[in-house]
Order: sequence, then structure tokens, then C-alpha cells
Amino acid sequence: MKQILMVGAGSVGGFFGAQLAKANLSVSFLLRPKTLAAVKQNGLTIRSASGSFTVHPPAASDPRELAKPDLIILSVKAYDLDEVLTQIEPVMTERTVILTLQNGVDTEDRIVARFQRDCVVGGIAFIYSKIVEPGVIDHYKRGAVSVGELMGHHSARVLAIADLFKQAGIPCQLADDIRRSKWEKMCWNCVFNPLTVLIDDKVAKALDHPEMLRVIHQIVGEIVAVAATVKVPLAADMADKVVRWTQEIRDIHTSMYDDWKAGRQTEIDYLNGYVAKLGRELGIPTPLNDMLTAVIKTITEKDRTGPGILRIEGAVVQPVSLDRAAIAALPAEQQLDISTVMPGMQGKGIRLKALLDVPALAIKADHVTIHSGDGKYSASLTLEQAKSFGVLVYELDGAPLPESKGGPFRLVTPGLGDLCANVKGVARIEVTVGTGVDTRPKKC
Ligand SMILES: Nc1nc2c(c(=O)[nH]1)N[C@H]1C(S)=C(S)[C@@H](COP(=O)(O)O)O[C@H]1N2
Ligand SMILES: [Mo]
Repeated sequence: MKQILMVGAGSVGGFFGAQLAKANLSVSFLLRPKTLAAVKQNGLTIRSASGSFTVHPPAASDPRELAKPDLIILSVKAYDLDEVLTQIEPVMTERTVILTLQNGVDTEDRIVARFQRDCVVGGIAFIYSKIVEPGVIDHYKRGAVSVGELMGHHSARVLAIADLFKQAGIPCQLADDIRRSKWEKMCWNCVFNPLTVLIDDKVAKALDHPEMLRVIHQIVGEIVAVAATVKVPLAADMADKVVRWTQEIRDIHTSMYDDWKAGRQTEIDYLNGYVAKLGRELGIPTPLNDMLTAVIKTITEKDRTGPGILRIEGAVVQPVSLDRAAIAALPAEQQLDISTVMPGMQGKGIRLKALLDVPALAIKADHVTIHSGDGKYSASLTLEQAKSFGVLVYELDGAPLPESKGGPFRLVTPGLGDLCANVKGVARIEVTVGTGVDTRPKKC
């Protein structure tokens, strides 16, 4: 096993790949364009209290531009797995081995299912490091791996992988039951990843209160029950183990915490979300993992903007965003069959009154400006006019109002007697004190 391809240069792949390169092993990197540009220009830098260094390994965004690998190490986020498998497919031979250091307990199975071949060695990374910027990784603690055949045997290829890591000075343990080891790490991840986000603090904080220990035991208990059903027996004192492991790394945050703070997607669907999904399929209650999944998604979800999202803002206590489903869920008596205002058309509209009842309006708010998404057309009405005559058309023939008809949201004002109070592609309703911006032509 000579040629190694490291996929990803994040906190895990960047660190281990750089160690391999530093030891003069033949390692190249498959990287996203942004990281590729940085690594090509400045190399890959590890900053660590135990020694900082920079390497300049071969790298590309297409594996066909690199030496054909004997071993591919996956260190990308769990949600990028499918995309990465498609990318590496052209360089896969019937002898290529894939080692995954990714989180989640079904990664190995997904890879085997994809390539229909026993090409996978399971792995776990134990490391605390962070991406500072593309191509620069700060390493704080540990830096070991555990690898193993899914069947547990000490195959030639798993021994060869362990040997590569040893040559690079990376502590590598041969796991006799990598599946079980992955579930054990999963237990730790499913406790401390979401908890550090919820408490917005390091892991030690989650150990401070006895009440929290009970919660940790309950979270792990659910995972142990689910794992048992898929024939992975975990220790009866698994929760105590999870707490014990944490004592030595009390000061750390978690990858989910770092992902959240950096505005990246989290791996929640592959951690607690996976436990919850499996529990649902197997009929095992996982209330805490359900709750953690839902709450983490809610906390880490970005403010939704863009086409299909209507924002009501300005002189309001708190801006709100609504999509078509949220608009359709407003009170039935404010919904309008649009054939009454646009003859011959089958669709739905909502009275502006209902929309303006959603946010609490500032005390002196008296005008509303309806803005198109392109920012080029806006109509300012008094609050009274808007509430009495305004209708936002949001659906045509059961589908979103098409752009060609002024969708996804179009303001009409039947009965107002002002033909220009008609805005296509509405994206924003701005509440104001006094008249707002009005860009309508004099004659419509
Ligand atoms: N966003 C936006 N809405 C708009 C306009 C516009 O230029 N931009 N023109 C208005 C005018 S002057 C007219 S006559 C109607 C035209 O609607 P139609 O394209 O459905 O015929 O849209 C009104 N709403
Ligand atoms: Mo017009």
C-alpha cells in the first residue's frame, strides 16, 4: 500500500494527512476548490504546541489528476459522503481500499452498498483540532486513530494501514470490533455535541450539575437500546464510561459546536438524528434523541431568505419570515379564493391583514411598503388601506404562483381603485412610521 489519497483537509484529514506527508509517505489530497487554492499557494499548515509545520503535498479537486491511490482515507463530513464517493469512483480499482475516519455508525455500510465490494476498513479519529482558515489547522489534543476490519480479523490490509500510521508517528490501535467502537464514540458524540451547543459552552460545563448526569444517562440509555437491536452490545455502564472519558478533556468544545459557530451545517442527522430514525424504525422510544435532534436543527438553522420566503420587518417588535406553508396555515377566514379577484384563475391568496397580524407592530406604525424581491418596485400604502384591500396571491392551481404571473407572491388590491398597488415578486413587507419608499410609476 504505497499511494494514499486523503479526501478533505479539515480538522481531521488536514492533521493526519499532514503527518503522513511530513513522514515522506506518498499522500495527495482531494480538496474543494477553496481549500485547494489555499493549499496550492501556502501549503498545509499544522499549528500545535507539540510543534508546528507546513507541508506541500500534491492536491487537486479531481482525483484523476493525482497518482492512482491504493488507499483512500475519507475525512469529510458525514453529509458529504455520497458526493465524495461519486468523485472518487473513477479512480477506484478492484484493489483500492477505503478507510473512513468519519463520524456516524453507518458510513462503512453505505460505502460497501455503493461499491458492492468489500473495500472498506472502519476507522475512528481521536483528535481535538480546528480549521483556522482553509489550509491551516490548529491542533490542541490527542491525534490517534483506531482502525479495524468490519469482521474484526487482522487482515493484511488493516495491518498495512496501521503500519502507515505508525511510520508517521500517529498512534494507531487495531480495533477487534470497530463497529462497537464506533457506537461507543457515537454515544459520546450524541451527548456532548448537542449539549455543548445547547449550553453554548465547553463539555465540562455539561458535567457540573447532577441533573445533567441523569440526562446523560438517559441519552446514552436510548442509544444502548437501539444498538442492542442492531446486534451491537454496548456495556451496561456505557454512560459512566462516556462521563469518565470526558474528565480528561473537560476544556474542549465539540465539532458540532465548532460547526455551529463557523456557520457550517452540523452532523446532527448522522448522530442523534440517526439514533432517532433507527429507533422509530425499530419501535424503540428515543425521546431525548428526538428532542436533541429537533432543538439542534432549530438552533443551527440559518435565517431563511430567498425566493419563496416572505419577510415582514421594519417597525415591528420582531421580524418574521413565512414560507408558502406558513401562509397557508394562517386563519381560514383570511384566506381568499383568487377566482373572486382574478377571474378564471384557481388559486389562493391571503389578506394582508392576516400577515400584518403575525408580528407585533410598533406602537406608531401607520404605513406598509410592499417590496419586490429585485428591489426595483415598491408600493407604500397606509396600514388601513393595506389591511382593508391588500391580498397576497401565493398559490395557483395547487402550486406556487409562477414567476411569469408575478409569483411566488403577488400583491393585488381589489377595490382600492389604485391600479399601481400591484406588486409582482413580493419578498418583503416593510412596516413604517410615516410613508415608506414608493417607486411606482405615475401611470400604470
Ligand atoms: N415587481 C414589479 N411589480 C409590478 C411592476 C413592476 O415593474 N415590477 N409593474 C406594475 C405595472 S405598471 C403593471 S401594469 C403590472 C403588470 O402586470 P403583468 O406583468 O402581470 O401584466 O404589474 C405591476 N407590478
Ligand atoms: Mo403598467
